[in-house]
Amino acid sequence: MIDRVEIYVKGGDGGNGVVSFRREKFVPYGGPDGGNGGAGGSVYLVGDEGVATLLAFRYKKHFIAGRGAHGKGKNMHGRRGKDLFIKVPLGTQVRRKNAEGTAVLVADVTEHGQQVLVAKGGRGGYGNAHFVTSTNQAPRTAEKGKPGEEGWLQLDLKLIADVGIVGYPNAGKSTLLSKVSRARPKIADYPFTTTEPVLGVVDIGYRGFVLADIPGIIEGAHQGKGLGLDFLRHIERTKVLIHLVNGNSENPLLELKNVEAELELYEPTLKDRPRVVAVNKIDLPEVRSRLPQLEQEFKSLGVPVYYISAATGEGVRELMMKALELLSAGAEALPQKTGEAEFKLFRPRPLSPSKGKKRGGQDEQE
Ligand SMILES: Nc1nc2c(ncn2[C@@H]2O[C@H](COP(=O)(O)OP(=O)(O)OP(=O)(O)O)[C@@H](O)[C@H]2O)c(=O)[nH]1
Ligand SMILES: [Mg+2]
Repeated sequence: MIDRVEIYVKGGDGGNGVVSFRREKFVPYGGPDGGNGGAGGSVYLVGDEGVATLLAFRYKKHFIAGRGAHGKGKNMHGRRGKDLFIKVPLGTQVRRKNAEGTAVLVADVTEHGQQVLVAKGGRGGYGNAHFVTSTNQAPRTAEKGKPGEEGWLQLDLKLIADVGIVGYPNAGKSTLLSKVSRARPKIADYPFTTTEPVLGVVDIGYRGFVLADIPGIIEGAHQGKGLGLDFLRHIERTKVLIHLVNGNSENPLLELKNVEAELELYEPTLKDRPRVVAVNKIDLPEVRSRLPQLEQEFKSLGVPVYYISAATGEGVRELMMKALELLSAGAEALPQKTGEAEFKLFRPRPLSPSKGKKRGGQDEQE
């Protein structure tokens, strides 16, 4: 599954050079002193392990670096425009759209801190001081700044699921995924509607995560019954599980235990995977009326239990917040284990690209 966005990037225009002559009391023919324009800032993509999805680009698509300032008299050169650094998740493939509209691969962002120049700022124009020669001591020409590079990029990210929805066939897994993401898995009231995992990006405000709808699991799944083992492999890679239960089935708690047993038989370590249980279909009157009984039964599980309706959305946001919380807790646990002194992980200070001496300390995404 691939998530794809298109963004527009533009390097800043270079500032204009200026025509100017020195004017001083008692110096009759002051020489030319028009400064150069500053170069426009460039746009870079920067790999950042703290960014999980391309979600941010659904809201902001235009990225324009700062323009260079114009030159001034007294040989004053214009300031460089600010570079722009755009954080992208590791695994992002960058393609540039050419004149025919085809997308050509320009880079694979795979490492934290990796920078890819995607739109170079325009060069500043020379001021007239630059054009002095032995035969022309007082040039009256200055150059305009050059425009920055611009164009459309296509960013592709291969999705890897952070959170997996597991459960019996018909529990409402696909309905839940379609409620919280743009994914449109097939939904129907017969078992095994979903035959391969479907991924979607969940957006709950400040941080997104990738949610996988995993095909229904029945007794014997670990031996290949039902849809076989292929999709169980996808569960292995997820960091958090949402165990979805059909509140309208004959014995929801038994179904839950069966699925849990299958997961454990398939891979014993899955038992320790952080998880949350969600009892679905509480919009149905027959489920609502048995809620007190269900709550009583599920209390003993020792994991958080949510009562939701994937169809109407009731309780769904709270469930997603919980999944994100578990996910974030797991992510924090990793670097802490190394016991290393704290260092800035998410806001590296990128070095300016050209001419080493100039420090491009800007670090901005907005
Ligand atoms: N009333 C009600 N019906 C629901 C709810 N969620 C799902 N359903 C219905 O339950 C049936 C199964 O839903 P799916 O989302 O396809 O279930 P699934 O878990 O993906 O099923 P498989 O892919 O076959 O494993 C469909 O008819 C849905 O419309 C809910 O919250 N309330
Ligand atoms: Mg399904």
